[in-house]
Amino acid sequence: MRPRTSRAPSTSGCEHASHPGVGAAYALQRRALSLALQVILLGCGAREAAAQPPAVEFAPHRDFATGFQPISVAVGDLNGDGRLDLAVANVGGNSVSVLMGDGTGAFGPTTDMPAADGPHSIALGDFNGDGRIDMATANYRSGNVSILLGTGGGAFSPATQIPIGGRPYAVEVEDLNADGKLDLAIANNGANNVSVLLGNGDGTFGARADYGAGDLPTYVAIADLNADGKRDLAVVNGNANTVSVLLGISDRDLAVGHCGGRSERGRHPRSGGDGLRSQCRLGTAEQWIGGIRVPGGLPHGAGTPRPRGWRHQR
Ligand SMILES: [Ca+2]
Ligand SMILES: [Ca+2]
Ligand SMILES: [Ca+2]
Ligand SMILES: [Ca+2]
Repeated sequence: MRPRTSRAPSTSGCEHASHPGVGAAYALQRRALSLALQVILLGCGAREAAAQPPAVEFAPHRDFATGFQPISVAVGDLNGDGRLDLAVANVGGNSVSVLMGDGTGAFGPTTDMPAADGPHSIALGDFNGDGRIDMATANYRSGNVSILLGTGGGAFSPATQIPIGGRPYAVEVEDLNADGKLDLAIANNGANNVSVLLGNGDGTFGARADYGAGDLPTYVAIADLNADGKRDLAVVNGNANTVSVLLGISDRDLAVGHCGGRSERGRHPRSGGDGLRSQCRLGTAEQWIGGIRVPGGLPHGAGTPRPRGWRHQR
């Protein structure tokens, strides 16, 4: 007779523990339950962590030399080596400093180049589409904008000047009319307006268009503020405690013009901007490009023919 083995009472209350198959299944169930609980707890922890804003901390500052009285800084890869560099406008030195980055957060030495009188703001962009970063400064004492084109290796061409007037305090770069060419928006502290210069794509810019703002504009920002796909402007007015918002209203098939000595609003079936530009080239006092007014510069001509397909609107 085979001896009977005695079995101790289960302390777990499970009478299947001594059965090999049932015990394995039970162990698997417990493991699955444990894993599920861990997943739930981890999920809760992740949600709690997500609810907390991530901490941010900075190392002590390191200082790098610039020109005299730096007042504005922009960041970009100025020499095309894949490492970010710094461009600084020196309002007291009438110059721009460029400081090449080594990729570790160290910069310099500084290279200074002349801008104009009182560069108060600097912005970067590839104005001529050659893949090299170019620079623009707003010079409040000389009343102009300096353009310095990148020539490779972190070098720049001598500054060319675009007259603006009205103490330009700030310049921003963006493709305002969505033609693939970068344009300039300039806050003019002394003229209570903002100037727009459309880029020609070769490092030059078209005639200036001015739009009124508040009292003593000091800065301009560019964004699509009403999500209609058109760039808008926000200008802060230092003496009015206000910010002026100028919504972009240009459109490929809608433009507002002041051609032939009177205001006209019309729709062109193909391209309002191109149509009006063609129209104004035939001889009017003002031209509109992409819905942006470009005053002066063209001879006034009576009886200016309308572009083909032009229809007046009220
Ligand atoms: Ca670089
Ligand atoms: Ca360029
Ligand atoms: Ca443009
Ligand atoms: Ca908009």
